Amino acid sequence: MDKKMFASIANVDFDGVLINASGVHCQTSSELDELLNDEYVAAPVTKSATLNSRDGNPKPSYFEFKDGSINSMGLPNNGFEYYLNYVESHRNNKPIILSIASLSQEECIELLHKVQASDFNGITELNLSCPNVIGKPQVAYDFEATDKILSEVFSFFKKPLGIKLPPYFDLTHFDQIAAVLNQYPLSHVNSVNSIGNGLLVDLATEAPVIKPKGGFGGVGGHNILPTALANVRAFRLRLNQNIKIIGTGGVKTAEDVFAHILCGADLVSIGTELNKQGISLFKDLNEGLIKIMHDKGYNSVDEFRNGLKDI
Ligand code: RRO
Repeated sequence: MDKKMFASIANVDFDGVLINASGVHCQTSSELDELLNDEYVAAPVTKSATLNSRDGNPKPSYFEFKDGSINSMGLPNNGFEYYLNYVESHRNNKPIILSIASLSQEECIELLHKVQASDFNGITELNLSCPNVIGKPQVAYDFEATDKILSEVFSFFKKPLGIKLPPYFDLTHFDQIAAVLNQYPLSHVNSVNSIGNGLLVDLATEAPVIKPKGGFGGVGGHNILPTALANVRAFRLRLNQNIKIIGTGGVKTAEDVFAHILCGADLVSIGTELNKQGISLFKDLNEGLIKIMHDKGYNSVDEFRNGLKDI
């Protein structure tokens, strides 16, 4: 990889700035292998894992539309041990981010105890924002609950840990959640998860396009770029500088990657568009970003990262 493209989170160095969004192309070891072996992927992120494997919600649970997607996958995953084994047995290649989710605070604590006791010393990411588990809230919309979990977690967890956040839409909410997060030695925040509980209808059938939860699901894709950039920017302006940012949401083109980095992202992840185009997208985005940098006279991502100017 070109030395112009790099990032570092919690003393882990990334060769490149592009990663997959958790959930896309990362449920099986063969999918993860493909990401691991692609020189344009800075780090594979695993599908968020729960203690036990899950089939996920009834299908259809995913639908793509122009410049967007709606999903209610429902956390399908092969179980925590599967992903822990994967990251432990692929330690010499490039960084891998281990994503975990849970159905309760007890499960979350149990999983993180297992990570703490394991040989894995890379970055773990706690998903506090899945919108699609039936009957469960998106924890990170509850600031007190988030504080309580992080307080318990950091009483014993000593390895690099970041969290995946939902999008926020109110400046006072950014202030409040940032104040909670700044109390803890988080490696990073990953912002944003899909915009929860959207609804898309099929005019022909007069029904929702996805089945679970009456058609309500997380909206992703290029349509959500302004929300994603606002969240990256709002957090970069509020979080301690040692809490890095993974910008997720809305990335379709190299211009979108550039915009995320300009707003303060250290790494940029791609979900819907990766699902649409496949992993050749990483090469295209990387080359596109190099061209933008060349045209603008930047030699390295550090020269414009978090460099959003006044209008
Ligand atoms: O599996 C899902 O339904 C899912 C998860 Br865990 C998530 O974090 N975000 C999303 O849009 N879908």
